[in-house]
Amino acid sequence: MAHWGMFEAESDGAEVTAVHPYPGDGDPSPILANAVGSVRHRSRIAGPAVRRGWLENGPGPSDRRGSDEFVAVSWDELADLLAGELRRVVDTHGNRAIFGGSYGWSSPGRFHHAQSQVHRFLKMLGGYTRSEHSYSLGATGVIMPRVVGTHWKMFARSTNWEVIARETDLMVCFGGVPLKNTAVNDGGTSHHPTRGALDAMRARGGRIVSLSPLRDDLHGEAEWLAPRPGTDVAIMLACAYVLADEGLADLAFLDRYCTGYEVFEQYLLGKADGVAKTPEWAAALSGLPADTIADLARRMAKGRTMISVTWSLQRVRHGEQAPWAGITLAAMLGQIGLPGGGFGHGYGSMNEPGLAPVPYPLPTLFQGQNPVSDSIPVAAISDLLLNPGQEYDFDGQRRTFPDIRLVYWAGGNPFHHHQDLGRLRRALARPDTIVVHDPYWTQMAKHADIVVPSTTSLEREDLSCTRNDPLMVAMHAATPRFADARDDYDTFAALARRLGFGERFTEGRTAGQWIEHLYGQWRGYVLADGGEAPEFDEFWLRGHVRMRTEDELTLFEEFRADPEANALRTPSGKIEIFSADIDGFGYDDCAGHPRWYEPEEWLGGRRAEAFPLHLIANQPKTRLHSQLDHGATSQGSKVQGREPIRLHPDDAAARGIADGDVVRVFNDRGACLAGAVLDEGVRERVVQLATGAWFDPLDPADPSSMCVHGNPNVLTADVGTSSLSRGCTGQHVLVQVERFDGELPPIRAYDPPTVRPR
Ligand SMILES: Nc1nc2c(c(=O)[nH]1)N[C@H]1C(S)=C(S)[C@@H](COP(=O)(O)OP(=O)(O)OC[C@H]3O[C@@H](n4cnc5c(=O)[nH]c(N)nc54)[C@H](O)[C@@H]3O)O[C@H]1N2
Ligand SMILES: Nc1nc2c(c(=O)[nH]1)N[C@H]1C(S)=C(S)[C@@H](COP(=O)(O)OP(=O)(O)OC[C@H]3O[C@@H](n4cnc5c(=O)[nH]c(N)nc54)[C@H](O)[C@@H]3O)O[C@H]1N2
Ligand SMILES: [Mo]
Repeated sequence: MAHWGMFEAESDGAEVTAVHPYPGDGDPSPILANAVGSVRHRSRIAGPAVRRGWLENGPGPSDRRGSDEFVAVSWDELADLLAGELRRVVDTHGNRAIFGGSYGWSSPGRFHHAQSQVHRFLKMLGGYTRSEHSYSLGATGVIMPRVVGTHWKMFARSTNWEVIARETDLMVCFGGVPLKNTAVNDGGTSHHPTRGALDAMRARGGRIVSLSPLRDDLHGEAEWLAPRPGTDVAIMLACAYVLADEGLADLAFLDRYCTGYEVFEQYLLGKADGVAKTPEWAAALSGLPADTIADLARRMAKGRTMISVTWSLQRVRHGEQAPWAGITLAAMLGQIGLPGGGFGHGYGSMNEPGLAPVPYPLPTLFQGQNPVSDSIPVAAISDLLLNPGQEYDFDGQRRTFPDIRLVYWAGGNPFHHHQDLGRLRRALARPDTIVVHDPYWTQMAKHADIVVPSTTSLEREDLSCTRNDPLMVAMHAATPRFADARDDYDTFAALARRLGFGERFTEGRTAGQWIEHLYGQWRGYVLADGGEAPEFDEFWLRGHVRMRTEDELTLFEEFRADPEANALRTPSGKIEIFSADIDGFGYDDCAGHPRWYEPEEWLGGRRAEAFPLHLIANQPKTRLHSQLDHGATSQGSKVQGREPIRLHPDDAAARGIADGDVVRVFNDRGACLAGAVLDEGVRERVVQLATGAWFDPLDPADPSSMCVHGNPNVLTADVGTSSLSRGCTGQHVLVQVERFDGELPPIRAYDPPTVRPR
């Protein structure tokens, strides 16, 4: 199992030589092919290593991180050094001086999941400063619980695809429904039904309107509208205006199921600020004709309409507003809780939305409590390291950044996920010690002081299941362990023994015994429910077990049926179109109801005079994030070895850029090279450069160095969504692009650093 689907691997005894998708998956992902050759790739970390400067001078801040060489050490030396350093930091500075947020996707598998392992270990050590929320859903994770009492339910219990295929007349998709993203599901997936569902809906006569800067965010036949990126909220508000103005709003629904519509309406009609949010008003901001917007609103009111908002729309400044305005618009249509109508958040963002959930809890490794209460919003990592002691706003609280001495990362890659990599590199120079577990020499590993080589999921046994997939899957090892790599579990067990809690950490179990134990836990849930699940040995032999699923779900149907008995977990128990709590925080960047805020990075403002192209840094079609960027599918998309950047032919022509040229993409924060792909399916003045090309600085010693490979995070701003949620805003950034005529630097991203014997 991979995050991008279920497969069977062929191996020659040391390396994966072929992968075959699970035959039950009707639409498997091409990303699967990246696994071939990945076990023994030259970018693997072959054994434990320590940065020379750290080994020679001891712990302390260092700007040599990222350009220093490493010294190979034995596993015993590594464990002694690392256990000693953890002890020193805890004794001298306390546990809150350890940052163990360790954000990242690591690998699927319920037991060997690196995040679960590192957090369990650090909790037993006495705790650590953690991180909250995700890069995925930084704004949604804060705003949606305040508006509808939950955020995860919106995906895990979303209206199912078969219901949409059967019932929806009009699906209005802000951000499209990009099939590329449905390849992926956190923890894995055994089937990909999105393409088929949309095709079935269209075959029945349902219509799709896709609002997106990229035509291929919707496959097949759809009406494509390409507003200026970042103006969706203005369009939603104008649609709401038309509904209000033309008497099309469902006032009975708003009264019974919502609170605060009256306050919002004052703003909508311009009674609060003198600006009516008319289609003409939105046309000036978005570039869409006013008639198109008004017509769209009227069509929404005519039949069963699903308003769909992708997660990308909240990974921008003021990211709270798009899901909030989207649900408000759906509430005005009065179809929330009706089959095929209402609101969806994340169709086309991940495979899970639209899939039927399983009724049992997933087996989980017991974590225990974190004795340290400090935490940061996850995307504030550079702020945290650069500004110890500084106060900041978050979700109605005033918080203070602790003073971090040791950073512990296992299963994530900040050089993939974080914005403004130059700033991140300066931040990573601050702590005394950085520890990284990874199978590969990512830039994060190259910036570490203590490097711990992990196995990949191909080299170990595990079991996988997710909340919206019917299969519990036995993950058999495809190859033996590579070189001197170890399972993260074994590393933590060895450290725990040295630190005096070995028995508590392992509970006396080997990895194999843990897997059997977790399976038993899950089997208990199934049997109690009257279901069937074989004994472990039989399950392991069979390869998977099928579970019952809860089919035919409609989001919030129980709330619609009985809003008193099934009240939402909001202060009013209803949908909060106006939130008195948020209003009470008094933030100037997030008011008490959805509204339009002008972002910094958009084509309508001042900054676009200097940097006239809007870069969309979206999820890559050919891989998951930075994982297996060296694999065949990912490499097959590169242009002269660089990450492809798509431009409209007119924008390319104006710059003398031809298809296949290498270009330099830049702004006042940084620059990278990329390979030009001309595409009329990209809106004018928009360019698209996916995340995930391994950061490859021309001069590793210079934090502001250009990336020669095409990582967009050298360009993005390290600014939070708002004072409310402080989420990641990496999706949008203004840039300029020019042809690169210099001598082409080689790609060194996948080369290991120098590692010398002790
Ligand atoms: N500009 C911009 N930036 C973005 C986004 C965007 O839209 N625009 N999107 C953001 C989003 S939504 C996300 S979720 C993040 C993703 O960011 P990450 O989740 O940090 O990215 P990954 O590349 O998946 O990193 C996972 C790492 O875990 C390692 N790994 C795999 N298996 C194991 C294992 O068994 N043990 C250990 N120790 N390590 C393992 C992999 O080699 C890899 O280095 O990126 C964010 N960054
Ligand atoms: N293949 C693949 N799939 C993935 C991932 C991956 O790395 N690879 N990562 C997974 C993860 S961790 C996450 S969180 C999800 C993220 O899911 P999303 O955040 O939804 O994914 P993105 O591809 O970043 O964005 C979706 C589309 O939104 C459009 N868009 C961008 N800005 C705007 C805008 O202002 N207005 C409108 N209307 N549209 C806009 C872009 O054209 C883009 O293609 O994807 C998941 N799926
Ligand atoms: Mo994500």
